[in-house]
Amino acid sequence: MRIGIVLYPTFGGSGVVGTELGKALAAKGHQVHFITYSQPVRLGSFRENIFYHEVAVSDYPLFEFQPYETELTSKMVDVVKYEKLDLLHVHYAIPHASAAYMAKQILHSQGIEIPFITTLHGTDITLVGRDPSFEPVITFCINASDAVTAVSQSLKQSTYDHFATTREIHVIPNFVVPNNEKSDIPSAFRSNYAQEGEKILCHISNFRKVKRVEDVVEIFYRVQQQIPSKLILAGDGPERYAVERLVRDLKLQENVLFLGKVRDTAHVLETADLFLLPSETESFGLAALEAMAVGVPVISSNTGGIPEVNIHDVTGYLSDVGDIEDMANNALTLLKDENKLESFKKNALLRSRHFDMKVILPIYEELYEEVILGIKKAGLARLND
Ligand code: GMT
Repeated sequence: MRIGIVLYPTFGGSGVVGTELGKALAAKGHQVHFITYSQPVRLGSFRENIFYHEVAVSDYPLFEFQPYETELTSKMVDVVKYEKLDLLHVHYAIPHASAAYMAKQILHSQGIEIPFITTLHGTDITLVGRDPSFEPVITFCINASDAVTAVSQSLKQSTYDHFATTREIHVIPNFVVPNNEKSDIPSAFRSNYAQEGEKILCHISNFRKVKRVEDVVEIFYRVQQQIPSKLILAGDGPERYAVERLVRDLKLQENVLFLGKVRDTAHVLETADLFLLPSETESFGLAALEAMAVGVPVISSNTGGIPEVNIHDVTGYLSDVGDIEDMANNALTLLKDENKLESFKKNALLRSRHFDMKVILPIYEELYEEVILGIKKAGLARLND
């Protein structure tokens, strides 16, 4: 198949999922065309079957706001037409699904039929999408997509709860690509940042309000009073200043490390004993799955799709949003009991295998084939009318 993938090329989960999916499809022999405004962070070096089309946004003085959606639409039209794509797969509804719909209509007027699949990732439905200024467009795009997928049952339900749609939504969970190459970075890293006998807690996110990174620090504050430990924070975003301030107020500077944005988060995770994800909402919690995939148990909130990934008292613990005391107690329960910690590490690794790319990729391929066939059948039916 020739597939166009549209995504946010940044460190966000939807960009990671879209990029890793494209890489896996290309490795299986499909031709993959990424259409986005800069090179996706997880794309890495040149690979067979992967093509990258940059959307350059005009900077005409008349525009107070640059017309990204229009440029993206034109680029999609071009790439579909000249690269003879079979399908567009857009990650994150805003504005990718509406741009895809527009591209589809333009191509239709030129006699080219292109189906598009929209994957809902979370905040496009649970936060941004519910904003009344976006809602009509999102509802329309969900209904106009040739197929819609959501990354968890919880996100599927939220979509039905908040948007006027009854259309089928396929739940295709996020995935991890297991890395079997062992490197010596984690042990070197561990000895650089933590003393012998110290535990490492870790959190990775885009430091937006919804991630409640201050809760991470509060949990760590309680843990380090009882267990010698370090906290590694990877990522960056709007809440970083507030988090840094809290770290200073609690006099934790010596024990909290801010790494900033990191591309190969797996190496950071491999150094950790526990991963903390106390988010306000989380449609899936890809960062938690990535932690589990390297055998790190997760202390998290029980919001959204997290319980579909992190199993309470098996791969980690779940608490109500904001219940810092419970999360700290859960972390201490694990860190104080070496046997329990070891068995949770094994459980986390085992659980992550349910979300192995090898399991999830064929589900996407099957949906692609179904959608492409649907478009061909509709075209034939029109010819016969
Ligand atoms: O978490 C973010 O703010 C980034 C956002 C994104 O779209 O990049 O993440 C969402 O999509 C991820 C991939 O599907 C999910 O794992 C995250 O749970 C989801 N974030 C939220 O729902 C807050």
